[in-house]
Formats: sequence, C-alpha cells, structure tokens
Amino acid sequence: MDETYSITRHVCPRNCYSTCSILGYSKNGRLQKVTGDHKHGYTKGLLCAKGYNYINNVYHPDRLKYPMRQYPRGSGQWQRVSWTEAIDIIAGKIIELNHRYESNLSLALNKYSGNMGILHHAMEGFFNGLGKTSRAVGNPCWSPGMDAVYYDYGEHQTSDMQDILHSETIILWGINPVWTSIHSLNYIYEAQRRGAKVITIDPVYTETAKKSDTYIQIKPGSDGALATAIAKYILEHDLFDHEFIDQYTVGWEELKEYIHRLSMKEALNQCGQTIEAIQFLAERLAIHRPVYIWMGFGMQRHRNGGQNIRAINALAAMTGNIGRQGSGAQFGQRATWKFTYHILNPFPDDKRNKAGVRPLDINDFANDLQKQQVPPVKFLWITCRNLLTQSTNVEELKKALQTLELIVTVEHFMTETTQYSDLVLPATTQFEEWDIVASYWHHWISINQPAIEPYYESKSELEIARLLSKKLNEYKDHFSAFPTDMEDEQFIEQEFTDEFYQALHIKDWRELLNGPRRVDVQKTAWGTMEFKTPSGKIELFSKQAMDNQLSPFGMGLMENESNPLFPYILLLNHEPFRINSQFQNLTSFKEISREPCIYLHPLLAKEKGIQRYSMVKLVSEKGEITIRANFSTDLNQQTLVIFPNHPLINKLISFTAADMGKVMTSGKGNALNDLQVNIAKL
Ligand SMILES: Nc1nc2c(c(=O)[nH]1)N[C@H]1C(S)=C(S)[C@@H](COP(=O)(O)OP(=O)(O)OC[C@H]3O[C@@H](n4cnc5c(=O)[nH]c(N)nc54)[C@H](O)[C@@H]3O)O[C@H]1N2
Ligand SMILES: Nc1nc2c(c(=O)[nH]1)N[C@H]1C(S)=C(S)[C@@H](COP(=O)(O)OP(=O)(O)OC[C@H]3O[C@@H](n4cnc5c(=O)[nH]c(N)nc54)[C@H](O)[C@@H]3O)O[C@H]1N2
Ligand SMILES: [Mo]
Repeated sequence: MDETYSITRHVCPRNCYSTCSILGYSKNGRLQKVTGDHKHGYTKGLLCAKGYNYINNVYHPDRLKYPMRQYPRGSGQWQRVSWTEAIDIIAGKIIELNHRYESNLSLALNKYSGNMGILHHAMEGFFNGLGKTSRAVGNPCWSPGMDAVYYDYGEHQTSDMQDILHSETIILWGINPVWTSIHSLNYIYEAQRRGAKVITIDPVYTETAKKSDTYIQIKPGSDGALATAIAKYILEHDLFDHEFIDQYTVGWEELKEYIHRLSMKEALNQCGQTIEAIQFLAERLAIHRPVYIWMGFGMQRHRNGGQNIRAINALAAMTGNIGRQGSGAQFGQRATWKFTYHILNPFPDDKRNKAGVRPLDINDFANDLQKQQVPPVKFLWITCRNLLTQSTNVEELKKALQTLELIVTVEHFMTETTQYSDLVLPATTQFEEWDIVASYWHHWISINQPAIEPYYESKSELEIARLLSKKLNEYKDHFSAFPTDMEDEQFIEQEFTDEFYQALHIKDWRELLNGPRRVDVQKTAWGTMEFKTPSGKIELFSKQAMDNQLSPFGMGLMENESNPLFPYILLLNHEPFRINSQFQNLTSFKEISREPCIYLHPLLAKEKGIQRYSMVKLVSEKGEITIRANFSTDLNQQTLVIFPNHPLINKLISFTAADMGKVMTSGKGNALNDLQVNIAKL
C-alpha cells in the first residue's frame, strides 16, 4: 500500500443487515478507493457490490453541489441559491407559519432510511426543539415482526452468526440473503459444509433457495398456516420438547387445545403443502436440532405478518429451539443500540422536547397529511427519504403536496421526490462527516470520520439543523432550542454512557477510530433464558396481544380474503444492486440492470395469451401501469414479481395495514407484499 494515502474509517449507513465497516483511502484531498475493514468481526473486510462502488457514488456527476431552488415547483427550473438565502427562506416561512397558526403544528418532517447514523437524528432533534410539530411516525420495514417478537420474548435479540456453525438445521424463512444480506452467507455456507441442512421457505425459488438443500414453495402470507400444520403434526406425533415447554413457556395447554381444533386439511390447503413436506419440516425441527430459523422482513409485510412471525416463534419454542447454541427464531435486534439518543433531546431542561408530536403515519402519509386541518400542514421537510417512489397512495400524495407552501428536501441527488420540492439542500456522505452506526442484525458498532472536505457546498444534517436553529433565534429569541454551538464530536460524546463503554470494552468513543467494536451482548440470543415478558417466560399465549385486540396465539388459519378481480399477489422483493431506490444511477450497475419486467409463470402467461417480452397491463384496485412481461418458473401461478423495481410501481399501492406494529414502532406495518393485482395483454 502506498503510504501517502491517508486511511480513514467509515461505515455504510444504508438500511441494511450488514452495516459494513469501510476503510477510505484518500490522497490530495480526494477519496481514491474504499475497501472493507478486516477488523469488523461480522463483515470481515468484505463489502457488497454497492459498497465497492462508493467512489462512483461520492463523485457521481449528478451529485448535488449547491442548494437549489425550483420555481415554480414541478417546473424543472432550478436555480442555484446560497446557503444564506436557503436558510433565510426556510426560517422566514417557519416564523410566518408560527404567527399564522400560533403553533408549529403546520410544520412536518418525513425522514426515513437513507442514512441510519445516530447523528442523522439531528432533524428530529431540531423539530423537537420547536415544541409540538407534525411528524411521520411508523416504519415500513419491520413493524409487524417487532411487535410479534415483543409479545413472545419481550425484547429483540439476535445471535452472533458464528452461532449457526452449531446448527443442524437452518431455516431461511422469507429471507433472501443472497440478495439482501450477503455477509451472512459465509456463515451459512460454512454451517452447510459442516453438515447443517439449509431449508428455504419462500414463494419464490430465490437465489438463496437455489443454494439450499431443500426449497419449500409457499403461498404468500400463509406462513402461519404452514406453522400450524407443522405444530399439529408435532403434537400428533408427540415430538414436542416437554421439558423445555414446562420450564420456559406459558400458555402451552391453551395453545395445544387451540391447535387441536384447527383443521390439518385446511392448513395444508392454505399453504399449498403436502403432508410429506410437513412431516419433513416437523422432523427437522424436533429431531435434527439445534434448529436456527431466520425470519426475514419480506415475509412479515403481509396483513397477517405479525401473527405469522408469532406462529414461527411458537414452533421454535415448542421444539426447544430457543436460547440454545445454534438455535433460535430470529428477526432483528435492538440490544446493541445503547445510545442515549441525546441528539433527539439535546436540551433536557427545555419543556418543548416533551411536547410530543402530531403523528402522521409514514405508511399512510398521503392520507394523514390531508386529514390534518387544524392547522393544516404547510411546510414539509424531507430527508433520507425518497417519498415519491417508496410511499403508498402516490397520486394522493402528489395532490396533498400541492397544498403545501414550502417543501425542502435534503439529498445527494435529484430524485422523483425533489421534483416536488421547492428547495433542495445538498447533504454530505459518510466520507465527509462524523457519525456512528449500529446494525439491526449483527452486534458491531462503527464510526464515520471525515476523510475529505464536504463535496462542493454540501453540509451534514447536523450542520443544517444548527444553521437553521441559529437563524430562527436571530429572527425570534429562543424560538428554537436546538443547540447552535455544540460540535459534532460533542454530540457523539453525549450518545455514550459508562455502561455503553463497558459493553464495547472501550473508555472513549474515539477508540472506534482504531476499529469497530462488538457490543458485549449474548452470543446466543436468549442464552440466559431470561425473557422480558410479563410472565418472564416465552408467551405462547399472550395476554398483552389479547389486550390489543389480537389473538392470544400466533398460530392459526387465514381468513380467505382473495379478490376475484385481482387474483394474483405481486411481491415487492428487494434487489441485489440497490437499496430501495438508491444506487440505480450508478453506470456500472446500469449495464446489469435491465428494463423493469413483470415476471410470471409461463403457464399463467399461456392462459392469459401473453407473449414473452410483450407489453402488458398490470392493474390493482388503485391504478394501472404498462410494463414488459417476462417468464419465470421460479414462481407459482398465483404470484408475480417485478424486477428490477419499477419507479412507478407504487402507483398501484394503497396502504394496507398489517396486523401489528403499533407497540414497538408507533404504527402498524405496511402489508406491501399483499398487493393484489391482475395482469392482461395489451
Ligand atoms: N441488496 C439489498 N439489500 C437490502 C435492501 C435492498 O433493497 N437491497 N433493502 C434493505 C431493507 S430496507 C430491507 S427491509 C431488507 C429486506 O430484506 P429481505 O427480508 O430479505 O427482503 P425482501 O426481498 O423484502 O423479502 C425476502 C423474501 O421474502 C419472500 N416473501 C414475501 N412474502 C412472503 C411470505 O408470505 N412468506 C414467505 N415465507 N416469504 C415471503 C420474498 O419472496 C423474498 O424472497 O433488506 C435490506 N437490505
Ligand atoms: N414499491 C416499494 N415500496 C417500498 C418498498 C418496496 O420494496 N417496494 N420497501 C419499503 C421499505 S422496506 C423501505 S425501508 C422503504 C424505504 O424508503 P426510503 O428510506 O425513502 O428509501 P430509499 O430509496 O432508500 O431512499 C432514501 C433516500 O435518501 C437519500 N439519502 C441517502 N443518504 C442520505 C443522507 O446521508 N442524507 C440525506 N438527506 N439523504 C440521503 C437517497 O439518495 C434516497 O433518495 O420503502 C418502502 N416502500
Ligand atoms: Mo426496509
């Protein structure tokens, strides 16, 4: 290695399982290359294709350089403005609206997952410092599963992936790690080499399924029915773990009686399996232990997604596959997120941060935006969010946005969302700013230090919050409580407690500059068999769920809600070379990204008279789009998949609430994978 490079530490802040630690190599003020960081005990020096392309992202010719103003909105007529002008316009509007409505409720923030760094909570902190404002709350990714895990185990844990080297059976249940979590594959393949059998349960014969020993093609949304069928088989053949159930669970007698009453025939019919498949799965779970089950996010983006996760949790518990090395039913974790979140309330003595928010459901944002009239929302701040490609009810959203007086978007690039904005502010990347990022899957914490100067006039989220706070207070004394004089490093400092340092085995956050650290949590999830549920045990029967108008059990059969007008389910699966809408502008990927196609089974195509590569009409209750058809035998005849994602696909989606999510994420999940559609030749 040329010693004239300066080497800096970074972490990928995207919404992704891997949250990779990165080394940046700079020379002459320019980032020259990136590599993975070998000191990261999970990603072990490897990045994904997107990660290795960060240079092309940072220096992309389309990257935003200056604050830009579009007038009139939607015209495409953009003009460069100075930061002073931009901040003046924004602060002026905030003060004007405050006078008009005598509150700050007409100000709204919609932020999601463009950047998951802790300092990227600056805008939420800034909004908290204004008193009560309107705020997108909720979560599109994982809400149903988060509540389900909470009901069953009381908190969210995952095992170190090394733990699966002890597994005899690995079930990848509605997760496609070959595309969305590639660093886990080293562990999965190693376990396979050591003799573990890998089973994938998915409606699609995915790249992951192709690497597995067994593939179970399930009907979308029917995982609870499948779990119920397996549970019935286990009961009938006395394959359950009596001792484990007695010691660590509550509600077994009730669950047993309930399962007895459900029909095996109906369960098999709903999930589309034979009794032989059920016997195979039951025996793997009960005999070929320890069994490790990974429950993905895709499988819980259904109306009954939370119930389905609870059903699988129950299956793992009744077979004694929780808390033992190599076992578990795992979804995502929060145990390592030991931050103080001081950045959300950097003014502990100020009453304003306790004022709360007027919630706008992030999953039903268009409707909630229109519903609020006293006062109406007039100002929207969008950050880390591509609202127009990732939201439901997109046409209503466009209409709702027309009633707003100022829309500000903070971005790296012009997007479908900036088209609907008045002001666009350029943001720094993880190579130009400080930050700390944790993962929702593994247990490592990594740091971002600035490697290069901010790109042209881009600024960090924190800097923007400080600037705006300062300007507001110039206009009106004490208007904003967000600190204007605290440095980035001080903000980081305040996120750590002695307890957090102890868990990281460091004394100061700057030690993260020597390499990422693992948070000292149990290597096997629930290894101590302590559960933070009301009973202190795994709750096969949950009174808390019942109190929230849910079934006390996860198991159960589906209510048949198929719509004859829209008999097919369109799955919105996440893709290997993108994170949601990001990275599609990389030229290196354009060569491999094809025109978006709707994939259908050739037999379904034959029935519909659809030719391969012809244009077809894809219709939902919400609207229709025209798209090219392609064939795939990886699907069954009731399921469609779009690939790569079509920027217009959200036109077809209205908000369908999942069953759970309110307890852990302030809103029910988004049943995006219950999209009922029809398809016809043009
Ligand atoms: N490369 C890449 N990585 C990513 C992302 C990305 O866009 N690209 N996105 C990130 C984000 S935001 C998220 S939320 C995660 C998503 O990560 P995953 O959960 O892996 O992603 P999905 O592709 O949504 O769904 C996974 C699988 O669930 C299957 N599935 C859908 N419905 C059902 C069902 O009813 N039952 C069963 N058994 N399976 C079902 C789908 O066919 C799919 O193969 O990945 C993160 N990582
Ligand atoms: N059709 C469809 N809709 C979906 C989904 C789907 O699979 N299909 N998935 C759902 C899921 S699981 C999720 S997680 C959501 C994702 O919803 P979003 O989080 O809105 O999705 P992204 O496309 O990742 O958009 C993030 C935006 O943030 C920008 N960005 C990146 N880094 C920064 C930064 O440091 N600062 C700022 N200010 N901006 C930054 C990116 O350029 C990008 O435009 O979408 C949901 N909606
Ligand atoms: Mo997500």
